[in-house]
Amino acid sequence: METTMVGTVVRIKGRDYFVALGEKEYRCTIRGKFRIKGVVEGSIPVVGDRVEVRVDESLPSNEPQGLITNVLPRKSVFRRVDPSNRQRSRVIASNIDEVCLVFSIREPELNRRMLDRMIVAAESEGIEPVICINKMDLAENRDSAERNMLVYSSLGYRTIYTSTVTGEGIDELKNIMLNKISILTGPSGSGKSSLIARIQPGLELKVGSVSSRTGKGRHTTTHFELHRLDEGGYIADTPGIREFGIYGVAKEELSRYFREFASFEGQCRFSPCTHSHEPGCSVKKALEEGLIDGERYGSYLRILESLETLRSWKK
Ligand SMILES: Nc1nc2c(ncn2[C@@H]2O[C@H](COP(=O)(O)OP(=O)(O)O)[C@@H](O)[C@H]2O)c(=O)[nH]1
Ligand SMILES: [Mg+2]
Ligand SMILES: [Zn+2]
Repeated sequence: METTMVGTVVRIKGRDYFVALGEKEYRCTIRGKFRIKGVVEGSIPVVGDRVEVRVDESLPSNEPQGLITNVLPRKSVFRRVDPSNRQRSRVIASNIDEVCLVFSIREPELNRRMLDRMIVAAESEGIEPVICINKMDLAENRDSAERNMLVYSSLGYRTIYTSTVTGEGIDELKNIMLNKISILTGPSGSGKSSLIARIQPGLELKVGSVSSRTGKGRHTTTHFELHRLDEGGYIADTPGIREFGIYGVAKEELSRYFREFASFEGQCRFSPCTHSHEPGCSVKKALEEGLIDGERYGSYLRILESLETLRSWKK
């Protein structure tokens, strides 16, 4: 008996697509060519896609029991650099509700430039970023650590302080992930795999050692996979993805992804204004008046420069 249902692609191995339908998971195949409506790139499903499948449970369970017949429109995509062509990006997941940017307070030291880049990347894909500051057990001065992060919480970014050693913040992190598809990303060694193991005990993700400085060759998982949370929702680690990059953002639109610039938009003498060298710039004025954080503005300038040189980057 064949039935058509809508499920979520949670894992892809070779030609097999594993599709979750409620509590069940089916091994599925795709046949022929089909196009994803409303999406120009990639005509094959990625992890996170909502797909229509025809399932035949009377087929032997060592064979694929499902056939993917259609991919529903994606509401967001998660990209990485295409390893075979560094000028391009490749979609590796879709329909992500939340990106959790995991940084450690120490070992490695919190890198705000990288945090700001990742915020822009998430914002430009329309995905809500949540900031997780891990390894709080190593913080020398908790108050100053939290004070440094105030700029982000005042911008409306939810900031969670965690430690996989003391268990601090784990429940809070878990709660915001319920019934959503969440991705953990951030620098290597910040504790992403350790956090996932605390959130969903039993998931066998390997934890790397912090002693390796390059981060190369110690990533233990190579495929991208959504793990089901017992209490509902899916979570994914991003091993081997060195940085959640900014793709397809034009110089002129960068300021949109810096929330604190929004209220000054349109008030500069020149239009468009890159808020970098132009006279009569309202953003620079706000910076001088202390209304915009200097570190954030520094990140803006850095990213702006990188966009100039990466102008030819294609989505
Ligand atoms: N002190 C401390 N160490 C942690 C914490 N979370 C993870 N670690 C350690 O940091 C290292 C890197 O962790 P891992 O989860 O592999 O990081 P990932 O590269 O982001 O997945 C490992 O040695 C972990 O044991 C934490 O909250 N506190
Ligand atoms: Mg890891
Ligand atoms: Zn300006």
